[in-house]
Amino acid sequence: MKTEKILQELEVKHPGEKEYLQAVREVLLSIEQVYNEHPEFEKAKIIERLVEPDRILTFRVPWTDDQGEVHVNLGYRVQFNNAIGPYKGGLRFHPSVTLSILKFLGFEQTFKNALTTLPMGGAKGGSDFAPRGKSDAEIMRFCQSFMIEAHKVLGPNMDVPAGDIGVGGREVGYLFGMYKKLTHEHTGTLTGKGMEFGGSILRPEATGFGACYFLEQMLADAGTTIKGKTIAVSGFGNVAWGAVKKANELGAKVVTISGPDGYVYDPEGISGEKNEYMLELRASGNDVVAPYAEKYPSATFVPGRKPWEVKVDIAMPCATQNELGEEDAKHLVDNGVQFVVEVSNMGCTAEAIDYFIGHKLPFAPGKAANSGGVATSGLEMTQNAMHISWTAEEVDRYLHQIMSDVHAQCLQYGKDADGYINYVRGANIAGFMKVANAMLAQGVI
Ligand code: 2IT
Repeated sequence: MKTEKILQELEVKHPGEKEYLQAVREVLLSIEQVYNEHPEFEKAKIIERLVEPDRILTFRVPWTDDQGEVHVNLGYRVQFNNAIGPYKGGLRFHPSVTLSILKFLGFEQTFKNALTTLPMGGAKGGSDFAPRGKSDAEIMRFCQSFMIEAHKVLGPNMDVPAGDIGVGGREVGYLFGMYKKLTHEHTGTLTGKGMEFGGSILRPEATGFGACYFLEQMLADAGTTIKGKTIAVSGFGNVAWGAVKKANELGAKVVTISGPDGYVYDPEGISGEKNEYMLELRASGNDVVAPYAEKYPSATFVPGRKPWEVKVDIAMPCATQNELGEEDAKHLVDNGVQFVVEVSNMGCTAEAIDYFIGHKLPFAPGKAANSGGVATSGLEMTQNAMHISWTAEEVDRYLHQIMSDVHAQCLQYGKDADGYINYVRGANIAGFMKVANAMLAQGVI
């Protein structure tokens, strides 16, 4: 494979799409060697076909605010690849959303979904809509307007969206309501639904829980356990909440969370009621964590900074892409961090990842560590298709099994001669091989 040539051509075709090009570069560098061992991939131009989404729907999302003023946002659905199953992936509502970001997310989703062992293709969508400070009625009107366009390309066997940043249970409910009205059907076309109308138990917790189960496997492989370890978490959304909850249950101590305004350091540990307060902070719609330190005197708020300067055993970025850079990686390593679990999608920059791997630190990439979220969406699809609901124990058992399978796949392709596990290479190759073989079997389409 001529990786640099392919990347250069992509840059010419898609100038300025830096997150997308970053995600593609990471995968291509990881798979180069196995790709070259399979001339049939090259012959079928698997890479050239895989890096371009199957199709992209872009649309205008007009909506009216509570004062009667009209606003226009951009809406997207990027259907990346359906070689192994219907398109599947979340919707992100955030002012930073661009086509480049949704393409990177859809590309990553394709490999992540392959790792889950479930039959799901990759997609992503969303809008540059800013939920911050919006009323419930405004959110509802926005979601309805979004779905009036998006529903045309969705369906239980076609494309099944879910939440991501800015899209939680409330938004999925409004989106589902409009989908149902427009299509006259009640099917599992969105996941992350409320429990009363087809949602899966544990879906809200699943991304964070799955990341902790993956971490447990990494620790076991390194001959240690999570008990008594200190953890720095970033973010304070649904994913951070689930990770903090499970980390506590398993006997670790989480000492930080963060928001766009800075981070909170709580040396006594963030657990129980304090973790639930995180959800209240999120629901307030203000996107700040500072009030945590006003409410809990054991905590300090550090404005304008990231939690990676705190001395901990484990770092778990749970906020957003490129939230942990090379300087942060150096801080963490200097302070003796032992494991890094990227829970956000592409949470670490390429330089930060190189630094961790260069220092032989076990580093789990997002597409492996956070795959429990979409995997549980897959379990929601299964329950919907069977018209049944499983218990929390059943879903948790599947989630455990899936995270352990994802870990095993990373080991299969990521173990170096000296025993170091390169989880990035392992996850990328395992995900790629499955999608590439499916594409090969299906011919040039
Ligand atoms: O990044 C992700 O895997 C998600 N936002 C969840 C996607 C899903 O379909 O549950």
